[in-house]
Amino acid sequence: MKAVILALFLLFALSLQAQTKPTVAEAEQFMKQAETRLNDLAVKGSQATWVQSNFITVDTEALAADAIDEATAATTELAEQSRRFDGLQMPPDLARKFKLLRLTLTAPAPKDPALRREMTQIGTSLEGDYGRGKYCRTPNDCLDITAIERIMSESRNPDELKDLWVGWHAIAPPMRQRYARFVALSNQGAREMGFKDVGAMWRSNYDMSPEEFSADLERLWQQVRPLYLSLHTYVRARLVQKYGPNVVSPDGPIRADLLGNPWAQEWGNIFPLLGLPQSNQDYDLSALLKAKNVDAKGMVKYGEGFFTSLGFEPLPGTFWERSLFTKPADRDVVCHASAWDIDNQDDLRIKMCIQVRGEDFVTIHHELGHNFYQRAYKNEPPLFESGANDGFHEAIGDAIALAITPEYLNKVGLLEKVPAGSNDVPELLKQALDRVAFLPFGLLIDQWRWKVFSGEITPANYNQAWWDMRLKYEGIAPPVKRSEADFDPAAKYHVAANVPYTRYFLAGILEFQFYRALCRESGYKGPLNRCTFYGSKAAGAKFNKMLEMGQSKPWPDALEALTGERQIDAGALLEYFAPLKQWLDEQNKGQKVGW
Ligand code: X8Z
Ligand code: ZN
Repeated sequence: MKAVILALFLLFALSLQAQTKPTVAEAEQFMKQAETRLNDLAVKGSQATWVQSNFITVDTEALAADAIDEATAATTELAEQSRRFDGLQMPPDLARKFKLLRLTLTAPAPKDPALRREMTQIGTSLEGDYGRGKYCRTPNDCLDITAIERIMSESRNPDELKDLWVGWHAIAPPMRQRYARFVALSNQGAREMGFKDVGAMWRSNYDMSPEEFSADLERLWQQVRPLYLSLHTYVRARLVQKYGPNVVSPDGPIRADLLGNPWAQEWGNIFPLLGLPQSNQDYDLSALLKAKNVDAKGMVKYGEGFFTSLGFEPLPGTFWERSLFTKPADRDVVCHASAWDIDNQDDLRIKMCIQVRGEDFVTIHHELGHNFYQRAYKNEPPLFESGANDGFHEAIGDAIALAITPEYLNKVGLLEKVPAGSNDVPELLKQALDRVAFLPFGLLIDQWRWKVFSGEITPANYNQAWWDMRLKYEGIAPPVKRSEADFDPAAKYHVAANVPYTRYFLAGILEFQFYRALCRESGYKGPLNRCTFYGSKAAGAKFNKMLEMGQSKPWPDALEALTGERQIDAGALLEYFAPLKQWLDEQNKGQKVGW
């Protein structure tokens, strides 16, 4: 009898506790512990994945999968426990942390430990496969992606280009089945966390509803689309001249292998084909770097120098000791460039297989932008140690790279003389080939992936849907017939490695907004494309105001801190390229625009 009464009493006490409303103090306590735990696991995860990406072996892959699994398990558990505080009125900062806690995982996992493990293992194996990927032209001539990128940037032989394109894309079909399984498992995780699917979860991290975000993207795309069409039309006509109408159809899409890049995502490498008269405006950054015998580390030093000229502290000694700058000869590494913040404090690094060329000079600035952002917000609490949104993170270094003007190169001793004259078209065209050509590519990857996650695109039409979208947004077509035996999306790093991509589209627009604000802050007046704010402490201080906020406030607040504007807008981009747009449209007279 006594035992029954005791049991009833316990039951009563328990139900009372479950019913008592949690307090703000409890929520604060919960969040404090959650942040500490997640931060510790994130550091372990970074260490393990750093080693995995630098030494791809079955063992490092297993160790990385373990660390990711542990962090994913903890995040899932904490996100679930946090539901206890649903409906509780909290101070805005705390409420924001609860929201962000549920959004931290890029790959949400099912609660079932066996399924979660299966998902994390597939995830690491896909990234490993991509990193190991090679195309062997003959048994003794195997090319990794760094080599393929180099040849595709220089070769003007359509047969060779086609062969390399097909060869590289052959790394992907073995990933197809695992990718489909990964999508199913991760979707299950997203649903268990209360989202419709993984894509909806990704779209929820922009301080607005997923629907509003999609609409905003469409608005931005419509703003820049006319400029893209003008560029596409001009480039296509020049390629017809170069390769003939049998290789390039004068009124159709452009073949994906002819644009100087395995994914046709940036076209700057075909600038020499575009038939601009050699002008004294012209300089070749790759040649300047080679002429000065600048090596990989030297290129990074130039990048650091730009940031310190704005008033940022130099990078710590450990950055130089621990980063990877060049491709090791004797092992597989993930060469796709990345920036790391191992301990969320000062252990900053980049990992990159640098080649001495202009393209990599720009990428170095891109990566350092990540590192300087990470350091600027290191004193924020862990859940706010992120970009205002992920597009901001990608745009910091690119905004700096826009300020690599002839005048800047001259100031740092890379260019003897600033070219005189007033014809900016060649330089603007070079920039547009990289930055405007990229925009529809930046947009479409996740347009494809969101539909994959929502089930609108199924494994049975993965590849067809991919090429439908590349045609629709970019006017690009594959050089050979494709089928569902192919899996072309996974020949792109971010698909294989499950890195969201809309961030790069946003960055492609934001970088001009940041750049214009930094130019104004430095006191510059004149055509936007000629501005460099190198050495401006005023610009640096304003930049830092935005950077140090991390993700502590909704992103419009961060944008406002630097630019005074609260909307992402392509106005600055269009202002920058206005002289080029006018010139392109004159050249394009009589041509069919579009495909
Ligand atoms: O992946 C990157 C960076 C690392 S965050 C090198 N980028 C995108 C790509 O290479 O596809 C930068 C531009 C777009
Ligand atoms: Zn990046």
